[in-house]
Formats: sequence, structure tokens, C-alpha cells
Amino acid sequence: GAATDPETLRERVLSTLTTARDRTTLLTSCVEEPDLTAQHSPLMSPLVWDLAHIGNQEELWLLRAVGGREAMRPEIDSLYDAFEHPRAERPSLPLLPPDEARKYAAEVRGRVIDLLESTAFHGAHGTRPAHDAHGTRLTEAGFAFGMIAQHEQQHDETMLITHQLRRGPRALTAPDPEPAPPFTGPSEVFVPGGPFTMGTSTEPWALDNERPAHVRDIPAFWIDTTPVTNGAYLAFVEDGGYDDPRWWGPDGWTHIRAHGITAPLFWRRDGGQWLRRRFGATEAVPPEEPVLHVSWYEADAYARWAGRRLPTEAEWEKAARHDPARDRSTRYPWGDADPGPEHANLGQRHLRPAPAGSYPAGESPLGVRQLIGDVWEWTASDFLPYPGFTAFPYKEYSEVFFGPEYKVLRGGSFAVDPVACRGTFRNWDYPVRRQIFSGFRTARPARAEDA
Ligand code: AVJ
Ligand code: FE
Repeated sequence: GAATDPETLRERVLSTLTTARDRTTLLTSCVEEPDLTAQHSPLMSPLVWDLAHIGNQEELWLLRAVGGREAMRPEIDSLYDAFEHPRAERPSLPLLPPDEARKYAAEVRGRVIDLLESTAFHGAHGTRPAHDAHGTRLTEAGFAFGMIAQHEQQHDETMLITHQLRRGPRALTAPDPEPAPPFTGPSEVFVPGGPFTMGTSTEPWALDNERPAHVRDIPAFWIDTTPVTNGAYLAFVEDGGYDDPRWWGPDGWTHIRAHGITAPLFWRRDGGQWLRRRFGATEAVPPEEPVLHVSWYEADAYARWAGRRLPTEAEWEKAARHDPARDRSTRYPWGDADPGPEHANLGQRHLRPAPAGSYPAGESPLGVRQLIGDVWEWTASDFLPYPGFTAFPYKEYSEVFFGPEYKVLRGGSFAVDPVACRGTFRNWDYPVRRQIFSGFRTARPARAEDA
């Protein structure tokens, strides 16, 4: 929750930044140098680009914007500006080699720790630091530090995706989630119609696109209790789902035909068995696990085949945050407490989703499970600003992406750190993308006339 005492806040900032850096270090030290500079997929940057970009954003926002310091290496800024160079062209740039990138990121971090000692964290009535060009909001409740910790963790998830795409032997290991008996609860949950509060104006480290809080009044609907499993998805595959245009929107049909897509990414049929590649190992597709590495088009087609549809973003958030007993929206499905290991599969503790029905302690008041963690969930909705949105602190985080080309994903995957995951957190991507840790659940309106 919001830490108001400056010392507590300082410690929270430090531990959050340290957690992110430990993960970055793991992801960039578990492979040899050629694997850091190689481009493992045209969709991804070389790992060494992410590493220096993490340091560069930290320098820009914490040392320069908050601290008022001069640029350490002004000549490298353009190399690590995501908008100047699309991912596909990053390997041909004169990037810092791994040792230099590590050294640069570590130097930035050292100076940030010094800055942290001298930063006066303040609330609404605090004094404004002389260098803070954005006014109090940038340092209020440690926002800029929280934003940078989230940024590093987002790139850590990106780097984990690169690891999944990389060919070659396993470089990362983690214990599997607890096995769970097949889920025997109700397959769907009823969410009553009526108003609820979507978004937030009070969560201190919420990013601009999650703001402001506003009321949405939506009709009653039913939503899957758990994400759609591999076993359920396999029934769609085996039923010829990829060969039947009835289930696909026109763009999705064109896309799967043009690319010969017949199953989730990383799946392969071997005789009568379905196998999948996961972090350098091949294994049988586990039927009880939420389906992973599907595009929005595949999720949408499955839902139509099942006689259902994807939930809208508002439906997803109401299922996750609406607490009828308290008559308000909570931070997470389980309430307002920060995520613990009992609530959700987050933070790369595991390198896979947990079986459907896991984490009963994380269920919502209405009984919906695994909304947070495990797999990012595609929603029916385009990525659009909330009423009253203002870009903060930079337009290139969200504003430049608003529009119909991007679909919203919610809830976070096993690869998302708790600092970058909330009931209000919004992710987005193109509907063709499936290298991301994406799955989905389905919904249906309670009344036919709301369909
Ligand atoms: C919010 C995941 C779409 O990775 O493109 C990282 C996060 N923004 N650096 C992305 C982000 C700037 C962003 N997503
Ligand atoms: Fe970035």
C-alpha cells in the first residue's frame, strides 16, 4: 500500500529497485556473450540493448529529470531511444558491448542510490525540489522511482520472452508450481450488472493509462472461473478450429492462412501427441495449465467456437476488483494487500503458469480465480484512454499507442513482478502477437439482448 513515512518509502524504493536489478542480472548473466548480442527474433531486441536501455531510462528520469544532473553519456541516448530505432534494426547499431552496458547501468544505479539519500519525498504539502520540472507529481510518493522499477521489470519480462524464443539448451531454471487436482468448481461466475469504479486516482505508482478512477455501468455477465486451459484449447484444435472460417474474424482468418498457423506458438504435433518447447526443453503440453502463446485472433476464434466471446476490459476489471460486500473496487481480487506467493503466480518464481484452479487465496469476492498472474489475458477491447486521461510523465508510454490497432491485455503473467501488476494495470499489443505470455478467459452476456 501507500507508504507515507519518508524512511519507509525510501526503503521500499531501494528494495524494489534492487529486486529489479537482481532479475536483470540473472537474465543477462545466464547466457554467454554471443547470446547477449545476437538477435534471437526480429520481434525482439538483443538482450544487451534491453540492459543499456534500462540504465538509460533510469538516468533520464531519475538522475536528469528528478536529480537535475547532466547527461553521463549524451552520445548514447539516441541508441537506446525505443522510438528512434525499431527492434528489428537494433542489432546493427553501435551498441555498448555487454561489459560496458553492465558498467553503465551499474554507474547509473550507484548515483541513483546517492540521489535517493538526498531526495525529500513529500506528499501534497511537501516542498518541491528545485529540479523537478514536472512539479511535485514526479517525486510524490516516490512515483518516478516506482515508474523506473516497473520499467525495468517490464523489460525483464521482455528479456524472458527473448529467452523463450532463443534456440539452444536451457539457461534458466525454476521450481514448478504446486501440482493441483483438476479444478471441480463451477466453470463460470455470474457478475451482477450495475456501476463499479474502473481505474484509479489513488494508487501511488499507477501509470498514466490507469488513471483517473471513473464509474462504468455495465450489464450483468458470466465469466470463466479460470483461464482457458491447454486441454480445452486442444479440443478446439482437434475439432478443426483452425480450418473453419466461421470462428475467425476476417483479419484473423487472413493472418492464420497467410502464416500457416495451426496451433499456439511453440506447439508441435508428434504422432498422436502435442509437444511444446519451453525455455530450451521440450515437453508434453500439460492439459490442466492455462493456454499460453496465443494471439488475440486465436483467443477470439476459440471464444466464438465455444459459443462465447472475450470479456471487455471493463468486464475483466469488474470481475477482478468489484467487491459487492464493501461496495467498492479493491486493488486486487483478494482485497487491498500487496501480492504474496499465496495469492498469485507472479515474479518469475516459476517459468510457467500454474494449473487452472490454483491460488484459492487469490480468488475474487465473486469467486473468479487467477485473474492476477499466470497468463496475460486478452480482452475484447481496443487500447483507449479513460475519460480525463492526461499523459504523465511522457506521451510515449501510453498516449502514442491509443487507438484500434492495439488490444488490451490484463492481469499479468508468471513473468510479471508484483510492482508492475495491479487490478488496474493495462498492457496492450497487436492482435497478431503471441510470443508474449498471453492466454485468455471467455465470457457471455447474462441477457441475450446485451450480446
Ligand atoms: C506496456 C509492455 C507494452 O514493452 O512495449 C517498456 C512497456 N514501455 N518501455 C513495452 C514499456 C517502455 C511496454 N508495454
Ligand atoms: Fe522501455
